[in-house]
Amino acid sequence: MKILVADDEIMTLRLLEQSLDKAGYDVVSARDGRLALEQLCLPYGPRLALLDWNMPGLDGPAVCEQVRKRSESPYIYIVLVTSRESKQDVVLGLESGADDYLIKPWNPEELKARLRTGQRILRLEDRLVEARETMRFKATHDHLTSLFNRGSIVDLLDRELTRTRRENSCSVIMMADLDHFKMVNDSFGHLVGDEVLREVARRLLGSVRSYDLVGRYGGEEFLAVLNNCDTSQALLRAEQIRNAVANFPIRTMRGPLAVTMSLGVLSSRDWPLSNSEEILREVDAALYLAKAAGRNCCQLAKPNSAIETPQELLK
Ligand code: GH3
Ligand code: MG
Ligand code: MG
Repeated sequence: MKILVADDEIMTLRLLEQSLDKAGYDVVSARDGRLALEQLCLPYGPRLALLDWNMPGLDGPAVCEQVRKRSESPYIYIVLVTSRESKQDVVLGLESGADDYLIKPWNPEELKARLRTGQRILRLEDRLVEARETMRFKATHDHLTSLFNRGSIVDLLDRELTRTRRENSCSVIMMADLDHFKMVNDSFGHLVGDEVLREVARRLLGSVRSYDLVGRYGGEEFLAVLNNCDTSQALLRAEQIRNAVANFPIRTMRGPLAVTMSLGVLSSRDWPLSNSEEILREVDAALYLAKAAGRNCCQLAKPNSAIETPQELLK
């Protein structure tokens, strides 16, 4: 594990470097407070630090204060190592943000034991961060396909529509629904249906750009938001997505299955005053038309005159 050792006295620094190196730490040294702070603020910098109190530039407590002001994680565990032994100094040192306080001359075994305590705390922090990230992922993603869940994809659509309006750009929104999916479940069972949904999700993600957004809107319905995509590209992109599913049978535990889907497609340029609710209603209506047209096809949502009237009024 990486550890920062900061001390302006070269003898002390060498002594700490040697003993920590022997204990298996990856030691980074600094001769003054500013350099120490610089090292601690680097991405993937040391997360354990031994700081002297008196150093040129910034002293130990000042480095602690600066480190604690950072909002970024991860946590840095800091031990002040100093010859100041008054209780006032101990209190001052800890209140500046240090986690522990060791008085010079230190006992090497005690120092190592205190560092092990620090590592325990850091491991605990890592586990908490990981648990938080897992929970955040579960709250925003669909458990079967790992795509965004309905709540997240609608939030993202809202955000994207706001950005599109602000920047006067254009987004394309697609609602895709598998054709006769009930028959897959009825003929081959729910588990095969799940396999199909997972593979369709994988193909949807594979056929959009990395910054496009794809979510599971409902059972076998998917919503895609393609940023900075113009109206002229809308149907072309929708056809690519449709083909990504229709052109290759899906391998399942019951053999390969031919699956198709229908898509409603909408360009935000055609609906400049609409909020996400209206957009979803319109793209769903276009999807309904694609189903009515025989399925396995894409239908572009066309604004009607009722929507065009308010735009006219605004001019
Ligand atoms: P259409 O072409 O008109 O869309 O017909 P459809 O059969 O695809 O549509 P319908 O709405 O009648 O049926 C959708 C089916 O999707 C019914 C439901 O059991 C199934 N479904 C929804 N969620 C899941 C899921 O998580 N796993 C599986 N295996 N099936 C699901
Ligand atoms: Mg369906
Ligand atoms: Mg459906």
